[in-house]
Amino acid sequence: MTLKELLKYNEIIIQCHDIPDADAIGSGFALYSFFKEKGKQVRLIYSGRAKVTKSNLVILIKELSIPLEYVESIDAPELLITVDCQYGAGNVTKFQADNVAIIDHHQQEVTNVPLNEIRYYLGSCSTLVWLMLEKEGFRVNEHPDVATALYYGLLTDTNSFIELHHPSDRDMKDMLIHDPNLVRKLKNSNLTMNELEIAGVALLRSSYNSTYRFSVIKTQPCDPNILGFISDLAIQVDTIDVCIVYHETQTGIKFSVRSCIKEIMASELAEYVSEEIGSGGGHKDKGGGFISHSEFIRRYPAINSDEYLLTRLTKYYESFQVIDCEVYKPDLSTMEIYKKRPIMQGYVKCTDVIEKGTPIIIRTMQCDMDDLVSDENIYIVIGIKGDVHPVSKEKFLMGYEIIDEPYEIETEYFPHICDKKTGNIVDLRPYAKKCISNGEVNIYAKPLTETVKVFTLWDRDTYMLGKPGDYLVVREDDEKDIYTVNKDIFEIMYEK
Ligand SMILES: [Mn+2]
Repeated sequence: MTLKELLKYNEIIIQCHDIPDADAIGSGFALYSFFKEKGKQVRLIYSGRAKVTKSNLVILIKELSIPLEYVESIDAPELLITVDCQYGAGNVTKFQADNVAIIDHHQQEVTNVPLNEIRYYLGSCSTLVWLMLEKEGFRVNEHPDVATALYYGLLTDTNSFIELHHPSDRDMKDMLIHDPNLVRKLKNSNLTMNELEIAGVALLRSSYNSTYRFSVIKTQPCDPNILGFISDLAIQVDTIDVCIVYHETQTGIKFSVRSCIKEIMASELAEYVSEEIGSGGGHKDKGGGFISHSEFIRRYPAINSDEYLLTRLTKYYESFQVIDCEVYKPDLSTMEIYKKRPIMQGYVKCTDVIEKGTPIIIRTMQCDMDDLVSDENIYIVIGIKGDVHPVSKEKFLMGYEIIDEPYEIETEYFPHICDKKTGNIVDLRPYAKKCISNGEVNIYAKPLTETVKVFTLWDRDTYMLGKPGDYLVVREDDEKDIYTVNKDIFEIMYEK
């Protein structure tokens, strides 16, 4: 659904979920501003048992003059849009309307509303609204209050940007010109005395697994930031290597993950915990996510959230093997020899996109590659899934044949380059040209039967994850050069 499709309605009410948070208010306000500019008759409302009292939200509404109204009833409007929630779900009061639309970033639980835009993989509803507005040519940065509200919505929904799930979340964070003074003020009015007490009570009742040195802590429903606050504290305990702090609401389980050992990345554990029932992500040390209540009940009808997390964590520890290239001796007799097929890939010469000497981030669906500086010696090879490998000019010219045609692939997110100095973000799509690997190098490979974490020669701190079905690969000319290749990519790229 696009916002343009909604412009045929004139009388529009935008509704946040009950007990609205900054994300619901921010994304609602942005939509309000858009429809107002289009000359619509528009209101921004919420309902439910309680009015907004949290001080950061009260300040947000006042400072940005957000016209949010508390209502107990409304006259059925021509169009009702629920933001950061789904019409008919348990966390939003149901009002009658001639037409209904949903804009949300939670797992889909309502299926009878055809006008909907639900992208569960985004870290905030603010990100979704930002993408939709930019698509309509509404330049958010020309509306400073809207930019600040969206920025703060993403900030609070992702634990101060720690639990960013998706490259579009990162794009929005980098692009929005927000008011830093207001954001600082809001950050420091974030907790109530009651929430401080919730944190204290939660810490008294933690579960601890001494075999695997992890801890699981449940809190009362509270602001998601409390979860980050508690887990940051718990991970400092000498006997805790990994911790999960969570709470349960009507819509699901919100959780934070922390890890202080290199064998477990918090982001990967967050994905594992929410696999098929929600979404999760983050960074090496800190991550988090959300599990949908309805998906959880459907898949795990017989257990409660605490049992689920404890058994899921134990299962996680038992599920993987660590391979350190420095010491691992691959059993080549169990592997077969493959060679690379001449497959079409894409490439971009770094300095064609961004001036030499600029510090950059390469952003892909999989990760942000930091610590790079634009240089004419860097070629960015773009794989068939939008994955990226920076290589030196010398290696590139040796291993690939160049074809002077645009490189186009179907992918949810085409790689971008971010200029770290200006915050500018450049889509690589218009720059990408075709190239074909000549495939001179042979490898040994075998499909994995269990999850492995490989510490490769070129990265001693961050592991490469290989899942059952993926391939473990050893270069024929260097037995220490071990890595994993995703199943789908392997089958396309290699042949016996
Ligand atoms: Mn949200």
